[in-house]
Amino acid sequence: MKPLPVNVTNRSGPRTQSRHQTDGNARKCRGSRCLVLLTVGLALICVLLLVFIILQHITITAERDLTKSYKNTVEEFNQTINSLQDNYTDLMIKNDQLQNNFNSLSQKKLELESRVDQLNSEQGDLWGPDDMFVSNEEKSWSDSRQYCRDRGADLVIINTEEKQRHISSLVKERVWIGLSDGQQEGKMKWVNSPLKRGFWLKGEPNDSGGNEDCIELMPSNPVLNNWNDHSCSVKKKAICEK
Ligand SMILES: *[C@@H]1O[C@H](CO)[C@@H](O)[C@H](O)[C@H]1NC(C)=O
Ligand SMILES: *[C@@H]1O[C@H](CO)[C@@H](O)[C@H](O)[C@H]1NC(C)=O
Ligand SMILES: *[C@@H]1O[C@H](CO)[C@@H](O)[C@H](O)[C@H]1NC(C)=O
Ligand SMILES: [Ca+2]
Ligand SMILES: [Ca+2]
Repeated sequence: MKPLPVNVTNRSGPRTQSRHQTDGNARKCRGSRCLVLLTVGLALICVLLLVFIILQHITITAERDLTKSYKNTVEEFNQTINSLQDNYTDLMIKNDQLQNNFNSLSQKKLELESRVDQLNSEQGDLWGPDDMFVSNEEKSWSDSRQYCRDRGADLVIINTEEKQRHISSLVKERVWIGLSDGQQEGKMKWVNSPLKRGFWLKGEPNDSGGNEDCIELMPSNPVLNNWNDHSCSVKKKAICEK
C-alpha cells in the first residue's frame, strides 16, 4: 500500500511527500491529474485556514465587545457608587446644617427663657422686697389661694397702711386678698391671723344675699377705702405673697 518514493520525490518534491502519503492517493497521482489534486488540496487548506482566521477574528471581536460592555458596566456601577457617595455627602452636609439650625434655635430658646426670667424678676422688683406678685389667671378665691400656694406663697395679708397704699397703687383691677369670713359669718380672718384693721369701701362688708365671704381690693376706689366682700366663686386675679 505504500507509495513509490521515487515518483513522488521527482514530481512533487520532499515537502508534499508526507501529505500524499496521508492522502493515500499516491498510486493515482500521475501527471497533470496529480497536479490538479495537489492544487485542490492546497486550496482546501487555504479555505480552512481562512475560515479558521475568520472564526478567530469573530471570537476576538466578541471578546473585545464583551470586555467593552463589562467595562461599561463597571463604569456605570462606579458612577452609581460615586453618585450615591455624593448624595450621601450632600445628606450629611444638610444634616449638619439642620443640626446647626437646631442648636442655634435651642440657644435662642435658652436666651429667651433667661430673658423671660429676667423680666419676671424685674416685675418682682416692682413689687419691692415683699416678694408679692399678681396671679395671671382669674380664679375663684379658693382656687386663687391654691395658685399662690403652688408657687410657695399664699394670698396676701395687708396689715399696715403702708402696704395697703403700696398694693392699691400697683394693681389696676379688682383682686382677691387673703381675707374672708367663710369660717364664721361676720368674723373676718386673714389666711393665718385675725384682722386688726380693715380698709373697707363705704357700706362694706355687707354680705350681700348672705353669700359674700371673700374679700377683694378695688383699686378704683379711695386708697384707704377699697375693700369689698364678694361671692367667693367669682373669678378674678389675686395677689400672692411669699
Ligand atoms: C471610579 O471612579 C473614580 C472617580 O471618578 C475613579 O477614581 C476610579 O478610578 C474609578 N474606578 C473604576 C474601577 O473605574
Ligand atoms: C442622587 O440625588 C439626585 C438628586 O439630588 C438623584 O437625581 C440621583 O438619582 C441620586 N443618585 C442615586 C444613585 O440615588
Ligand atoms: C353689697 O355689696 C355688693 C358688692 O359686693 C354691691 O353690689 C351691693 O350694692 C351692696 N349692697 C348694698 C346694700 O350696699
Ligand atoms: Ca360674709
Ligand atoms: Ca359686698
